[in-house]
Amino acid sequence: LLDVSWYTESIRAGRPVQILDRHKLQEHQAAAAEVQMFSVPSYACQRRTTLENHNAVLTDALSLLAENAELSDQEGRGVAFRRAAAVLKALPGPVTGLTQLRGLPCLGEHSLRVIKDILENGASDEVESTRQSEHFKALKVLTGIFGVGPKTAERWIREGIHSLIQLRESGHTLNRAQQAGLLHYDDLNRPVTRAEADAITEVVVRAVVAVAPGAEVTLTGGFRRGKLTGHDVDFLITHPEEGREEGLMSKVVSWLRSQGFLLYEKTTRNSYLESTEGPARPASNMDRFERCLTIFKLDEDQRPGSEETKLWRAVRVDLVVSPISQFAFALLGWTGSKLFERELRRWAGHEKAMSLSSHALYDNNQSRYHRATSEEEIFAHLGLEFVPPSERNA
Ligand code: DCT
Ligand code: MG
Repeated sequence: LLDVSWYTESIRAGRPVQILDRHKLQEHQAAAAEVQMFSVPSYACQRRTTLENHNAVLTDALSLLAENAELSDQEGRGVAFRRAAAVLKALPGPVTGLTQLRGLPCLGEHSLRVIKDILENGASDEVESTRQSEHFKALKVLTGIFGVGPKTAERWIREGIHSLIQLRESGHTLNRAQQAGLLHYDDLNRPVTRAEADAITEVVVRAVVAVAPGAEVTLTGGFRRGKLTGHDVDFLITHPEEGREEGLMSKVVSWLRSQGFLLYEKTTRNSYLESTEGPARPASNMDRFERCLTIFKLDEDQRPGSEETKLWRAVRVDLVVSPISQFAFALLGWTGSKLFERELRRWAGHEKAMSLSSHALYDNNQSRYHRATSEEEIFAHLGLEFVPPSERNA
């Protein structure tokens, strides 16, 4: 029996109706549905992107091409694919046909071709051949080592090193970070769960309370955006009295080390000085705070039935200390997502002639800094509607 409602609706709407078989009818219904167009603003920071993604098949494919470009020193291409994926993440429903995408921003020719292939054939040859390529697989394995970036990985691949075993046998001298990365490879490539992030938060809070009562700890990164897993756990530490944050990092790290929580740590100094360095640059300023990259040793409950004897796992943890005067900028900058941050900076520069970093917001027209004590104020300075962390998952 045919569903006649579509016919009756069409007749009521005054459209000529041709009686079709079931297959043809479905085609027509799909075509009619395509007329429902989507529309989204150009910048990811103007959109609300929750974790509910109706187009995961498409965004996974575009993200893989983005990742491949980023690992191959093609940043521009990487950003283009990331922007295209982010537009699809923001759509209120699944894309069923290309015409729905007409007029959407950030969908270049290349991304549209990939989307078309997947909609029509269920897969994109380019994506699948990239996924299977020896070069991409080797880049993934080698950059999966903490402390190994794309340049180093590429150099090793040129020497014929494609696997961890080959790397171990190569006799290459690894730096301290890479040694730790190789040693804890499996743990560090296993997603960190929300429960594990909570357990680490408890430890970090204990450390901060022990060495600097009154200081404040905030969970940032993906977990602040509501993600259920992450590749690491990110924290921002500050003190409500300006200046009292100085020296805090080394005390926190010493406490953690003395209690046996650290498998690896490396602190980088805060070199940021407004007066001597001039306006905040829009480019990545991520390393200008006092920041400590660590690998935590986290006690683990033995999984029932598991034969493993190891009672702990390694987890990547990032600690950042910010003076209270910069805290709102640091919080906004460290909450992410990476694309959301990039788009905020692009919006600031291109639309408002301002430079945003995780330290400050400089107004190039007024030649002055805008102060802010909350994320809401920064969005307001930028002329943007406030987007809460759970909707920054671009
Ligand atoms: N960040 C950024 N630009 C970078 C690196 C980081 O803006 N080049 C910001 C945005 C997110 C935050 O720092 C933490 O970085 P990650 O931990 O890499 O990102 P995440 O969103 O927390 O992802 P994951 O859940 O995988 O840890
Ligand atoms: Mg993170």
